Amino acid sequence: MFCYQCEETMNGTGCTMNGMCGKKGEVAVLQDRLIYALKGYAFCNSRGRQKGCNDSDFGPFVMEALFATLTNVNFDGAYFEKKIQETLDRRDVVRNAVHDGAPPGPQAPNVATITYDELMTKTADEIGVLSTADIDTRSLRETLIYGLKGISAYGMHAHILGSESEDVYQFIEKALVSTIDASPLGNPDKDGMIALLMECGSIGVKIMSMLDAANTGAYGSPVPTQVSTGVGKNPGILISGHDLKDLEMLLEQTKGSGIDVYTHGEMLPAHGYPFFQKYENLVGNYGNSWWHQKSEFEKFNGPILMTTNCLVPPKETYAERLFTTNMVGYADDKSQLKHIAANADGSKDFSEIIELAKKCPPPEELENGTVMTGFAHAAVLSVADKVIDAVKAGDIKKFVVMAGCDGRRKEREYYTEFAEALPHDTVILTAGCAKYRYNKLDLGDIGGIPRVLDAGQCNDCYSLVVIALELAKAFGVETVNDLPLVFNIAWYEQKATLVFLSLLSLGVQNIVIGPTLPACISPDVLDVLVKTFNVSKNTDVESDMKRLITL
Ligand code: FSO
Ligand code: SF4
Repeated sequence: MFCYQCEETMNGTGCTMNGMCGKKGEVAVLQDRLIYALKGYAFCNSRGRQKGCNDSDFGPFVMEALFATLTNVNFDGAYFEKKIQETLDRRDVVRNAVHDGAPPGPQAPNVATITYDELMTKTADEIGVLSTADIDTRSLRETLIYGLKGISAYGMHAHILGSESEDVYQFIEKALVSTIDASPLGNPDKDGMIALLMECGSIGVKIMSMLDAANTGAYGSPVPTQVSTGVGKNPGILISGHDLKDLEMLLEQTKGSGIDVYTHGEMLPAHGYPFFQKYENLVGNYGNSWWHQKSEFEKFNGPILMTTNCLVPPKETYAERLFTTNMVGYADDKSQLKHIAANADGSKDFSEIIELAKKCPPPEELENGTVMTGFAHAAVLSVADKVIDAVKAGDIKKFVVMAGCDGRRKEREYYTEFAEALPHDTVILTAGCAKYRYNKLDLGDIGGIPRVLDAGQCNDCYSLVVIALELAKAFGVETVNDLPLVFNIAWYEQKATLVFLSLLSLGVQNIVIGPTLPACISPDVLDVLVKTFNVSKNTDVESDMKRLITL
């Protein structure tokens, strides 16, 4: 295997035996084969589009498949075998329609003709990341694929809430086709590939804005909300991941049952939505970011529902209580997590989880305080006058965007220390699970404006963009680069890669990223990013404080 898609990749270069995330080598190669099959499906579908016989379900199918290959989503080999077969079947239907049932011509690329049995003999070296020999081409292709995984994750959430975009689906198709070796449609040169990365970022802005509209349309605009971090005396169900529709269904089905529902990790911002505040059975947030789950799930005592990433291979002590849904899955020699599939109409039956909860003791207390969320764009812009006055009066000197992901490595303590070291006239804008590094610190407020404004999940980075663009208008400056605003973001997986590309596509300069640079970025590609956008890696708190804040 070879995988270098996330921040915790082995030695900062690539996982080669098994993944640091727990992904087995054989699952990694199945993911490579699935992506290879998806490229062929995209190729045939693009041909089908020209002839008016493309698959109308291409977008949602590909998004689900790509989402499953994102870090910490699915560790179940059987899932990928089935998806590979389904992809090839769909590809063949479109290909046959394109050729009116005749066999494809000799110029058809291997991705368009390979059979299931042939594909299952292909090794990672033959079809995976390293099969692209040129290091820069590989870097640009893989970064694009990771951007597509991010688009797919956000696109699936939007799709589940009924929001679709043909533009997004056509971009996914075009981008996948661009990565096919010796494509008969031609391959973009390096400048063309960089342009595709920028387009990927623009599509990222679009999909995040669609998801924002879908979430706020369904659940209202988040409002600043204090969320309890303690526990009650009832048995509980813990819901983690990003899928708000699953939360809605779970709250409906547990209403009046005597079971309390707690959020975990990226589900915390759900408390800010007016729709979810109606539910008395939604009682609080339990624990911290994704990687704490081994100890926190154990102590929770009740069932846990994992709606998306980030899943960590479970300990036996709680595997029996851990359920997956959507494209999340887990199987190893010892356990296969129970999976709740959707019915044809999208509804889900959580009764097995609820019955189990009734037999479980209440959660063990981890802490007993509160944490704030709900500062999405509508809430922040509703007090824009106050914010602008505070900037004009010199009470707020700088906004620091510290959005992104959390991770396991010790270097991540940097983000807590950086937040603590920030002068009192700075405000942190955050989204994503990176916030758990500082959202429970007592950083105070500036004239009633909290110094940590949590816009929500990682997709709610869109909110931060809206806030920045509105502030630029209010201050009469041309771009967000002219605002007293700096970016010190943390990345871990491919949704963060997409958010990063989205910021670049908007022309944001001087982004500082950490705790390491993506392994997939080759030296020459990095050079382009540095020359065009002045991107840099974070260093130590003292130096970064000087270059970002005090200078
Ligand atoms: Fe965190 Fe995981 Fe939201 Fe990511 S839970 S790390 S960017 O998957 O998705 O922020
Ligand atoms: Fe390694 Fe990350 Fe890939 Fe997992 S997702 S195999 S940790 S690079």
